[in-house]
Amino acid sequence: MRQLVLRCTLALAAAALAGPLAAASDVQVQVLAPDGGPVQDAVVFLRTLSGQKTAAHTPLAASVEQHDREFVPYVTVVQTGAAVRFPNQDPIRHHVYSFSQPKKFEIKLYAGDAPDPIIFDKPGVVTMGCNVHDWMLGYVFVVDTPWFAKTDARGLARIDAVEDGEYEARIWHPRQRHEVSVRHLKLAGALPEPLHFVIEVASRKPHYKPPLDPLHYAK
Ligand SMILES: [Cu+2]
Repeated sequence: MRQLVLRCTLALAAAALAGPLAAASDVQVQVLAPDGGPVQDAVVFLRTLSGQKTAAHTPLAASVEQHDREFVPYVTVVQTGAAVRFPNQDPIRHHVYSFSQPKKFEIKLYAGDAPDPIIFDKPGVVTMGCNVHDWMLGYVFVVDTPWFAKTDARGLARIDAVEDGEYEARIWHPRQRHEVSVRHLKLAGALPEPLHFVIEVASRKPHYKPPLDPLHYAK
């Protein structure tokens, strides 16, 4: 009997050391325009208000390609400290730059892979352009939280494995007409339905792009 009690006590002690299993669920988000249409490329992110943590890991690296003289993807979201590469997939050179406060940088005329990744170490919006092709426009949105996602063509996004707790939920879009107010989110298991946001976004202006003539450019 004494041995059984001891065994039970040890088992309980081991469970206590392992810590309680925190419930985590995916947070689904839907972002719509006032007319009900889906909004693509909206960044959605959560900040904890009750001290939830994720397992420590280095921020995920990302890649912004230049493809047919556009930034692909148009919007990239990364956590602070992430390394972002800018591979050039075109048969011509690009000259990528940003004057934005969170990250000023310049990758001078290059073809193929850019020499080094750029580290985005401060949160905020980084707007990128190209010195050669003035219509090229892309964004890196840097968040100081591990919980973030970007909406797809259906206006849907999913933030994986969010522990139960209290959060503030925010969204951002490069062509938003106004800021969307912060939402308070109390998570206790999966949400019964996606978290909804409505945002008014200007339409993307079409731009003239001359035909690609590789012979016109020196590589
Ligand atoms: Cu370019």
